[in-house]
Amino acid sequence: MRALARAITMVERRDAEVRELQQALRDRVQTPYVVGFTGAPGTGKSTLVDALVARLRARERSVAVIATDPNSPFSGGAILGDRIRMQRHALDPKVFIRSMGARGHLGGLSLAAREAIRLLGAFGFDPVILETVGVGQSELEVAAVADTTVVVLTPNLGDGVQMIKAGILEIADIFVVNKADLEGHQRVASELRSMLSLAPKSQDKAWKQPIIATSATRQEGIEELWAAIESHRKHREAGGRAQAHAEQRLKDETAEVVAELARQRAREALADGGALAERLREDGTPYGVAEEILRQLG
Ligand SMILES: Nc1nc2c(ncn2[C@@H]2O[C@H](COP(=O)(O)OP(=O)(O)OP(=O)(O)O)[C@@H](O)[C@H]2O)c(=O)[nH]1
Ligand SMILES: [Mg+2]
Repeated sequence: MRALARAITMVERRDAEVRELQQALRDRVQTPYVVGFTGAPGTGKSTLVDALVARLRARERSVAVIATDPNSPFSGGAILGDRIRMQRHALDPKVFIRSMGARGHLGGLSLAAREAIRLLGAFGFDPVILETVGVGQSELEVAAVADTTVVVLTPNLGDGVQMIKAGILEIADIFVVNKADLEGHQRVASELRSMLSLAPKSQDKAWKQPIIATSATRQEGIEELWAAIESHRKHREAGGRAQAHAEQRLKDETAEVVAELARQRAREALADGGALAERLREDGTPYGVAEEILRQLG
């Protein structure tokens, strides 16, 4: 656990040794199944994940949870602790829980999360659950990393499903309407159902997004949720879809690594006192200098 925690810290710091570590672990890596949870603040994502972890542990699965907070520059666990309602698993060696801050992170959340997932796989954790608050671009980043994306909604949606943020319907593989114990639950679920039946939103045309009702605090609907996740996994694995996704993901990740390396080199090239910093001051616009940096990179 300590080695893993340290390795993930190296990933977060973009420590150059990470590359060696990843290379050394290459043969041990069993890519874990990644389930992403996203949704507005307070919809009950952490409570749901906690219930799911308990369910997986009852079946002897080793499970890791990465909770990200796109608004927080902090990471490491303690500071985000109150966002993660999973303290009861804190002493279980088969449960690894970690929070990661995303702001100010070169390459964004997804690059660090992907590397962390690979490390978790090498240490035998499967599945890995990602929890992120659906603000900004974070839910799109989670969907890019997760094999199955669960979007969590609640009855207190104001004007009903009209309030659902644009773009979030498309990334969902599974909808959860949590807080089924509260008033208005049926209405949100049925509005969502009719909206999806009029205009199916799934990017994968062959997959019909299920809507699962849960009450995380009462531990209700958790079995159904896991069954839906399993059935999405089987769907993806059928017909080689998972393989194609994995290849696409590696391409995306490579493009991000290129962008990040280039960004680092650009910052070095633009260091104060250098010729390019001087020219940039004269130009007053970025393009000429940017092209010069790309030429030097080439
Ligand atoms: N009534 C009811 N309350 C719930 C349910 N699930 C979660 N809550 C409550 O909703 C509040 C927020 O729960 P969290 O699990 O922290 O929600 P979250 O989505 O992880 O919140 P952020 O990480 O801050 O975005 C807590 O007070 C929970 O006890 C539920 O099924 N029913
Ligand atoms: Mg939470």
